[in-house]
Amino acid sequence: MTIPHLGTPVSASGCSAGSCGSKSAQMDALSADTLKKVQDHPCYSEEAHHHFARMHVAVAPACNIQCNYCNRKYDCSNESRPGVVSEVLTPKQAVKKTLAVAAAIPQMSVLGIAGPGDALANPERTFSVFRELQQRAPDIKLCLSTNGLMLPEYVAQIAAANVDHVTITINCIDPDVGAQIYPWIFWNHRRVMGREAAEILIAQQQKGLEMLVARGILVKVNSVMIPGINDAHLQEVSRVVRAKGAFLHNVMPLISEAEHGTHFGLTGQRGPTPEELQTLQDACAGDMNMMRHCRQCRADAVGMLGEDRGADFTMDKVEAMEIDAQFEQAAMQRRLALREAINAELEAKRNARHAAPVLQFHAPKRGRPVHMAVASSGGGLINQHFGHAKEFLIYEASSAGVRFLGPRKAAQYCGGESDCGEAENTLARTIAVLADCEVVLCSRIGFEPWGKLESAGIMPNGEHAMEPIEEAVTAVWSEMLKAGKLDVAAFEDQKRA
Ligand code: CLF
Ligand code: SF4
Repeated sequence: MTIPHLGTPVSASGCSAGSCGSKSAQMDALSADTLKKVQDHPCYSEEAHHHFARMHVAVAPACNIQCNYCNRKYDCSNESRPGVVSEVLTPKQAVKKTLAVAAAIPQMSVLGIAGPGDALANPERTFSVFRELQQRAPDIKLCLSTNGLMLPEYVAQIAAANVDHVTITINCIDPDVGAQIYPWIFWNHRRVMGREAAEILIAQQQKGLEMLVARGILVKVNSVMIPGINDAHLQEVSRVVRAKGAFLHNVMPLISEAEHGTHFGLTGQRGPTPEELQTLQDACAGDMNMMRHCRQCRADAVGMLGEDRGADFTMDKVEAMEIDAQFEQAAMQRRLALREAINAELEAKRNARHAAPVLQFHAPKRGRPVHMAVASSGGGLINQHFGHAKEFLIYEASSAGVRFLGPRKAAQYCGGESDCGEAENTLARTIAVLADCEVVLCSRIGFEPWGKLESAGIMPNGEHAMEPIEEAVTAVWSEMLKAGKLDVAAFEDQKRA
């Protein structure tokens, strides 16, 4: 661990061990082989998610289990959010769309199959896309997400297709918990119900995990946090999957709006609050690398995490494009050149951290933690106007360092869904979403929202426009510390009270 500056928080490496996925300090600790696999995968590396894009192709309509948080009308909510139906593509269409997107967005480094049903309940369609892309765009990493029921059967095929990232949704390892989440599975040509169904599913998931790890395939485990059902159990899940070699654990909040028509939505099962989610993620982090930057994307998501460029690549637009071998080659060369440049820059930063002098290690300054919201459109920079942000990245700065807590959705204040009459309500909602933050960092902000945020106790700050996020968060925290605003004793008294 390096301490970059005198008396300031440890920047990236300040994340407590295992607290933030493959963040910089963990990137430093990875083997060369693993680093190569994750350095440009936006889900497996928090650092990469600022720089690289992924896309999903919705080629897998069928599913072989029923989850109580799923309504078949919508996408698989194991890996994507319910509420929007994806356009199901044929494998041929999916390949053409991938090549078109990867030519237009050179940051595109990963193609995932994540629904709208289960990738392995549709094996012919899934593997036919992978096979063809391996031939025509071998630089693109292949990724799949599954509920795990059929996983052991397909591990050999997954390895043969050069898929080196697999996500398994594991919500429990106890069939009594599972029976409250899965009413049935389809197994050996019959429907199996209740506890027996959960028992089979859990056994298949665990076996699949072990088989993937044995082949050196990186496994991410997704878990949906369902308060009162599996929230107290997920720490044990985290411990077990880590012991079996899973690389990353992504605990996602249950989405259960009644209008989605899911069992949980209709029976009033609530999702966790952001505080409950963070507490569980922190509790699991002692045992496991945690992913905190998941956006619960759609099964047809396109672009950087947090942005949706799907509308730019509808099938009618894609079908109209001429794509030949020369076009594919030129696009791949552009991607490779960009990837090399980004990775060289990130590596230089990692090396600079290693080389930085270790100063005042024995007497770090103490200050209470501060939550800050950041408006960023990518690149790891503070580069977005407050009014254009559809989400804010929440960071916590303290004497232990800077750590990323996760993204929070907000409605766009200017030129978005709201018209001028609605802008005030939009701003009020954003202020409520950021209630625990004391600072909002953005590239610019208007007079009106500035005043409202300040009155709500959230200080807008545009002084760090275009700076790297963690450096800016560190600088602001240090300024607050210097100004005597971060008294630890008062904070601890307040917590006790
Ligand atoms: Fe897609 Fe999933 Fe692969 Fe990523 S998404 S199949 S691992 S390429 Fe990523 Fe989206 Fe979260 Fe999934 S942010 S929902 S974790
Ligand atoms: Fe729905 Fe996905 Fe569960 Fe299948 S695995 S029931 S598609 S959430």
